[in-house]
Amino acid sequence: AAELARAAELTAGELLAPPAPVRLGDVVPAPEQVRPDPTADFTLPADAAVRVGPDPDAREVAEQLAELLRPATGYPLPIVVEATTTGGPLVLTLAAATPPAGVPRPRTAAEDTAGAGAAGAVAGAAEPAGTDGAASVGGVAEPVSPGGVDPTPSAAGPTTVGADELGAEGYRLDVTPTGVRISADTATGLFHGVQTLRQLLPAAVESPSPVAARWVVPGGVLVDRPRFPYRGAMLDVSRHFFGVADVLRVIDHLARYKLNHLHLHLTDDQGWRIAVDSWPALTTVGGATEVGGGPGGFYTGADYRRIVRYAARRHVTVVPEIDLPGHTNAALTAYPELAPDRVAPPPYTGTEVGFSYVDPASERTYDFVADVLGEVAALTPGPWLHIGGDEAFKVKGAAYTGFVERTQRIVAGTGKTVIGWHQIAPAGHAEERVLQWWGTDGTDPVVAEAVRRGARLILSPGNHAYLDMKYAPDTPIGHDWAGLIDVRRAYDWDPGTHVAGVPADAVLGVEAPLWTESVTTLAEIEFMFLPRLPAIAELGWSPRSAHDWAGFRERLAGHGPRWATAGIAFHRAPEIPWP
Ligand code: TNX
Repeated sequence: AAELARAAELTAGELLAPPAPVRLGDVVPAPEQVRPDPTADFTLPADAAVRVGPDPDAREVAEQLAELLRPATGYPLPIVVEATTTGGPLVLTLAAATPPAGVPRPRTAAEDTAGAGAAGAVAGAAEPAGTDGAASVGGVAEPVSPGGVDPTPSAAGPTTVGADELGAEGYRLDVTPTGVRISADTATGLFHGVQTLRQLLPAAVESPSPVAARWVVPGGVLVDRPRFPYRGAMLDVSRHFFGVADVLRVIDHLARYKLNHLHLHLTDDQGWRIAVDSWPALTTVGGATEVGGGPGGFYTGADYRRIVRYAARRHVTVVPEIDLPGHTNAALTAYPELAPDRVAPPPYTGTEVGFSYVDPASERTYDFVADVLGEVAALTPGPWLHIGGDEAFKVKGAAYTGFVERTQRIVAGTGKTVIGWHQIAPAGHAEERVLQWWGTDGTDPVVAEAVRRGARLILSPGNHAYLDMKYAPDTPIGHDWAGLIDVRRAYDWDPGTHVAGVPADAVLGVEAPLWTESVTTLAEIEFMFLPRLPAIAELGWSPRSAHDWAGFRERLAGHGPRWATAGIAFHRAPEIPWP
């Protein structure tokens, strides 16, 4: 609590401090390629406009860039839409989507792991057949130090961006004395480029009110794209309920670090948080409790849609989880017909797990599952439905696998792709299914076998990625069943090789879950997220060759003043050299 208070106090002092110079490579997550040019720094003029082409999604990103810069700069930053963008202080360009012949294909996660090494960022980046191996993305062919700084800027290298190289999320950022240009194949790529630009400006850019500063951006070229397509965080809104405003703020934190999925753990023993029209008591009865006896709460359909829309505007996909067949006490209080003994249990506000379940032998249960998943699917534009499946200790053997298989078919019937915690591994394969690994020991033959049958994996190892674990023994909130997770532990692992028998190309990505048995406020969410969330984000985004604790802790340190200026709580982890 004292530390949380201190984080808030820092704001004023940080605002008065002179802006620390930012280097082009000072970005989290580390960009794939960085080529600084100290002769090409750019200073944003007060009369700058944001220029963008006519594509509506690109225009939306231009508006977001302006919204980001207006408060601290006090500049008007009008948006200028042009048929073809030329030059100017701030330009966003969407490249044509038709790939020219012979461009390098995007690197896969497997190649990235294989290419890890001293020059891995370049060697592993893209290896088009028929080149000399000096592979390049967007024409940047110099050896570069990802996340660091190449001290020898070069004038060599073409500067055109080939379509198909940056992929669905990549971008290129060019900083010259006349301006900053962000180019991408997609609006998502432009959005990620904007997040990078934000980090390249002085920390004062995070101020909610005007600051007299020189808005300098370090010169050079940066070409960047993600290692894994799925990069996420999970918020448990069941153990403690968090209102829409808190969730929107969490989405902002994800977007900053190029995380593109928000997994909402919407149901558990302590509360059901999403309104389901066909089973209204789930929320009116099942939503009225939480850990510790507080009032709980729930999202109406309109609330949930608002979250989804806000996330979509930030290129974040919402992944709803309905945890089944266990973790269902709240549902059973509302609908005892689903309970194995048809008796309503008392509401639960403790923190034990594994005692509750819906009756897998009852047809009524499958009506319930189909209705709930059908409605949640209809509210959710993203492709995923998470069915939980964890810790159903009282549903064993064939009863469990049979339940999961039937539920997987129900999900397929909604048109969504099923995700489950890795306990669902023994159930039969469903097309495209995804297991979320939360183990603490990277050997699980059942999971490896499910992957051989075609399952993909999201990595959330409990002893590295669980943001509800304490940082240290004296952390005021959190758990320690999976150990203590300081920033280095959150950072030092490789999603591509973490689980035995699971090759990197079966890894969809990473996710950092925050369970909230002990987390009750937004400030506490932020305290547990920061600074560990950026560590997980870097594992999901940056090439393995960029992995470097010494460099990461330096880059991360620069974010302390940014969070403080923005009024965001964080843990001043002792292993980070905060300025
Ligand atoms: C295990 S991780 C759980 C959750 C708890 C968490 C606390 C998982 C799939 N299940 O029900 O909240 O531990 O760390």
